[in-house]
Amino acid sequence: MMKVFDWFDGPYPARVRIAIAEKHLRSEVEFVSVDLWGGEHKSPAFLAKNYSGTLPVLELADGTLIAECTAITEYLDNLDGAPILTGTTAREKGLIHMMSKRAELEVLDAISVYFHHATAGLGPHVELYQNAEWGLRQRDKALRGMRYFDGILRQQPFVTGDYFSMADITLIGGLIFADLVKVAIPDDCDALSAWWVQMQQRPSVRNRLTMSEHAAELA
Ligand code: GTS
Repeated sequence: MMKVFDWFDGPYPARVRIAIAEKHLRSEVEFVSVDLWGGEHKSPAFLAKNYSGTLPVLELADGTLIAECTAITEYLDNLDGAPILTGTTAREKGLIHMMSKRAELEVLDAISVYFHHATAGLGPHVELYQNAEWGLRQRDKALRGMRYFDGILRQQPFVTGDYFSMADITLIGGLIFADLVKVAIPDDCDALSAWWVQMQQRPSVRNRLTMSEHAAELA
């Protein structure tokens, strides 16, 4: 059994939950809840699992620890030797890696910085340094990033072409985070908005919150 250390409604954790669902791996994974709002991800015990102090982390049966959503997704996607999310040809792998990184840099990570710096974030016990101006600049960067992806999605159905991939999952993570912190997709981004409506209908995206028992406990 693999373990996923995460927080049930976190946007980065959502990326790995979506990958688990797309790969039909739910029965092979145990979710371990790490109290994000209580700052448990910054405790020495958790830092020993992930130096960066972030969620999610995948722990394999032999104790191997894999952090970073992209790395975890690549691992899970290749477990059965039949990748569907991270590419099969060199061209696909290159494009998916590039667009996933771009979705992180231009949207998801930027929204995350906005949350941690220009809002109360996770609270004073976790947010030890805040720089509101930096946070607001990153929100503007995320809005520019949304316009960039709108342009991409005007030309093709998915972020990397005509197939769903890890790059779509990363952008989905960005829009989940944007929703949580009430940063709206700009009105003129019709293609991005239509893609987002469609993505939210995918079972893997719809069911991400109820994958673990923790959500039921809180309900
Ligand atoms: N680059 C990392 C990855 O891709 O896994 C970023 C992970 C990340 O920032 N995770 C968030 C986190 O731990 C989880 S969530 O906000 O989406 O729920 N944030 C807590 C913090 O203090 O930065």
